[in-house]
Amino acid sequence: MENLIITAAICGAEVTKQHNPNIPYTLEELAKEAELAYKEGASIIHLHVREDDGTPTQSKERFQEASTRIKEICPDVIILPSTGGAVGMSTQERLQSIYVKPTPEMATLDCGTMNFGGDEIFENTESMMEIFAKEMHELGIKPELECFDIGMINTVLRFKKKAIFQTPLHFNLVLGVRGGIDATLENLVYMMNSIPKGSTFSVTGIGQYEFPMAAAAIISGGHVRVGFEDNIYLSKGKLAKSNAELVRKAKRIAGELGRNVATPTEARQILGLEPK
Ligand code: KMH
Ligand code: ZN
Repeated sequence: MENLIITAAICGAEVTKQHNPNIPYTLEELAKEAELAYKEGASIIHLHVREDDGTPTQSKERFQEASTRIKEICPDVIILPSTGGAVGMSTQERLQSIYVKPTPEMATLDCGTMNFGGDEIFENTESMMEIFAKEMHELGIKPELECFDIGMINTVLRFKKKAIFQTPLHFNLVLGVRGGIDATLENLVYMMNSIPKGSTFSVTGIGQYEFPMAAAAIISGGHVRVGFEDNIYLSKGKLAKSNAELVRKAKRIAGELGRNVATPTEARQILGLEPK
């Protein structure tokens, strides 16, 4: 099996310091969290940015500052910015994260609209997805196809037929999101069996499901995503002090199950990215 790519999703757009005081907001906090996660073994940093007060933003300038700082400290890390942003942001607003320099190697592309509770809709129409896919293709950015449910994989397969997505595809199979597919082993196997042969995939379990889903991914030849964006606990009732703690736990589980952690260079080979 290929070595394990660990992605650290270091802050996301929803969790706050009230949930866990260690959630990074400022550029200094973000850079520190990225550095510690990278040194622990994460070869990809999935990046959202916040204003200093924690407000989520897709500001190009903020993404530029954060990316520049992270690259200064971890020159070979893969930065994977979010185009998901936060609920209610426009397509153009969400796209700002990919216009930083150097152009990101990867970025998220969310593959369907979701109910996030109440009147909250995380909007990803097919037209929006086509805009994201076209922009990323033109910039040479490899999309990480975020699928929270099986229907989103079906949309990707339809888009692949229309050659909107270039193969080999890379997926992030996300289980346990409110309104998405439940985080069970059966559902993960169903999703893994539904993606095209030759695809690579990472697995994200939300909250308490982060490490059970990570363990399943590790033994299935997939890759894992951990981090505060999706889970703030190191174990039941114990808040994680840093993203690095979550990366360390994923690395330990992988080691016990016989998988070594990929370096950023190996991650680029596995994902078909240009060597750096
Ligand atoms: N928070 C994840 C469940 C994105 O950033 O584009 C979804 C995510 C999507 O990470
Ligand atoms: Zn995200």
